[in-house]
Amino acid sequence: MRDERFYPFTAMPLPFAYNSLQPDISEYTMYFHHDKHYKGYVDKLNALLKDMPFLQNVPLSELTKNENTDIKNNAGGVFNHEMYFASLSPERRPVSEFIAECLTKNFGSVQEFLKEFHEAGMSQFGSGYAWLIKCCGKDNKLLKIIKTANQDTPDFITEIPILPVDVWEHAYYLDRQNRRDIYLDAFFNVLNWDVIEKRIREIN
Ligand code: MN3
Repeated sequence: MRDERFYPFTAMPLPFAYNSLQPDISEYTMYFHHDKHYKGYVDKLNALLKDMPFLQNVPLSELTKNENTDIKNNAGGVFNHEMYFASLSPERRPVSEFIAECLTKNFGSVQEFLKEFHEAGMSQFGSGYAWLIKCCGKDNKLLKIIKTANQDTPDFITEIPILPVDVWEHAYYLDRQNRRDIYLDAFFNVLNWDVIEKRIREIN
C-alpha cells in the first residue's frame, strides 16, 4: 500500500460519524484524534512543503522516508492516520472466511493473531504503532506483526502495511487513561475487515 498522492495534501474526512464507534472509541476521542492531531499533520506537512518546491511532487510514501526529520514525521503522521481511520468501521462485522484463512495460516488462528497483535501494541515502548504487514522479498507473502516508533512507517519495500494500530496516548487517554490494554481490546471490535481483506488481496 504505497500512497502516490503529493503536495498539496487534503485532509481525508472521517469515513463514519465521530460518535459511531461508541462505546469502543468515544466521539470526543475521534474528534480530537481526527480534527486536531491528524489534521495538524496535514497542515504542518503542507506548510513545510510550501517552501520546498523540489519535494512538491514527491509521493507521500516516499516523503515518510525523507532525510529531513520534520518532513518524515509529518508525512508519516498523515499516512499512518489515514490508514488507521480507514481501518475502522462502526459495522462490527465478523472476519470473512478469507481473512480467517489468512490469519490461521500465518498465526495459527484468528484468536492467536489478535493475541499477538495486542501484545505488540502493549509492548511498543512510548508512542508508535503495531502493524500487520505483508512481507515481500525472501519471506514473500507472509503476514507478520511489526512495531514502529513515533510516526515511522513500514519500509514499503519488504514490508507492505495492511493494518496499523495507533498506540500514541492521544488515541486512548481521554477514554481509557493509562489502560492501553482496554483500548486495544475495543479497537478489535471496530475493525473494518472488508478494507483489510481488500488490502491483502491487492498485493497478492
Ligand atoms: Mn494518532
